[in-house]
Amino acid sequence: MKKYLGFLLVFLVLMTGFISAAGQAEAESGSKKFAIIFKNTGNPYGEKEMEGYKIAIEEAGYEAILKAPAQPTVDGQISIIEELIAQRVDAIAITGNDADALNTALKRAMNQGIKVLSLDSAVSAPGRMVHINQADPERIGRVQIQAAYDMIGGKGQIAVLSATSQATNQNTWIEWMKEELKDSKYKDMELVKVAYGDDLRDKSVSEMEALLKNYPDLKCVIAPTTVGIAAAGLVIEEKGLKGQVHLTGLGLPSEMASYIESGICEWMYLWNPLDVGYLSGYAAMALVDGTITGAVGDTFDAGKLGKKEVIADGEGTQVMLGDPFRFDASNIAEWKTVY
Ligand code: RAM
Repeated sequence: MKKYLGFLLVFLVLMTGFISAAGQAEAESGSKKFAIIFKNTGNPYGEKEMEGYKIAIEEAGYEAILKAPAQPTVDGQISIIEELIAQRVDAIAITGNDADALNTALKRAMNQGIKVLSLDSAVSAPGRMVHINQADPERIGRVQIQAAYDMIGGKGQIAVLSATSQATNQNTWIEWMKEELKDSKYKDMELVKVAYGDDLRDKSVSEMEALLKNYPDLKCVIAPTTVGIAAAGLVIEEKGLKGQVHLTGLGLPSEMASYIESGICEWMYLWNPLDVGYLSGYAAMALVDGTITGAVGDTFDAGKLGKKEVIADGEGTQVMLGDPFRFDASNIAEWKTVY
């Protein structure tokens, strides 16, 4: 009996050592958790953005958690924020489905010590520590009106096919489009409608069909969303309206290559969504390790993107990725396999 008790004792001592070693290993590798929440699932642009974030986080040896609600709603994103708070993640990067409605949940996260940033579609300043902006919103807005002007010779009806009516990024760009239209150069161009396809393919297709039906003289559609522009291209192709209804906006080269090659969309703009996510990953890590607090003038190392600086953005602060890039027949082939 004594012998058995001895074995038992040795066994217990060994087990205790094993368990605490395992615990220590977990604490060491252990890994900080960086979450990202996109607007909704099923959007290839969002998948690229989340992939870029994951690359940055894993490059540093941490864990990335990629989330998105099935529909582009505030409620869906709030449930995910609550889950992530319960999971005690270190940071949450969010592409907001609304400017203000997420802030109560995001403030709750910040009060628990979680670092919060927005990317792509900003939440308002109280709900975040910093925003990661793909490009200057004024340039993004103005350049799309200028493209429509060139495509239709400065004359005729135009419409916008957007994402959701609450999407902060699209709404800001549309405001800048309206500003650009105030220039007397556009006196013969009329913005007849802003339609919302909610970044859902089928809804975007039916909204595009409704635009064509309700405005038979429409000369150009501007879709400042990758989902909307691809849906619009499909409808123009199916209805044989190439050359009659022009198309521009913000598109993924991989989804738009055939429409650019066929001339349905002569040119469009975007930035690299992988890089938007990647930069956000580095900003999140800089917030967590205390290199930055999100204040103007803070700088951090963003991996392959080099050194980045936090600058002012109205009431809040932001980090800017770069300039919108023009895609046309001359360069689409080299980009369509990248994103
Ligand atoms: C859609 C989304 C995203 C936006 C791009 C241009 O994929 O609305 O937020 O940045 O379009």
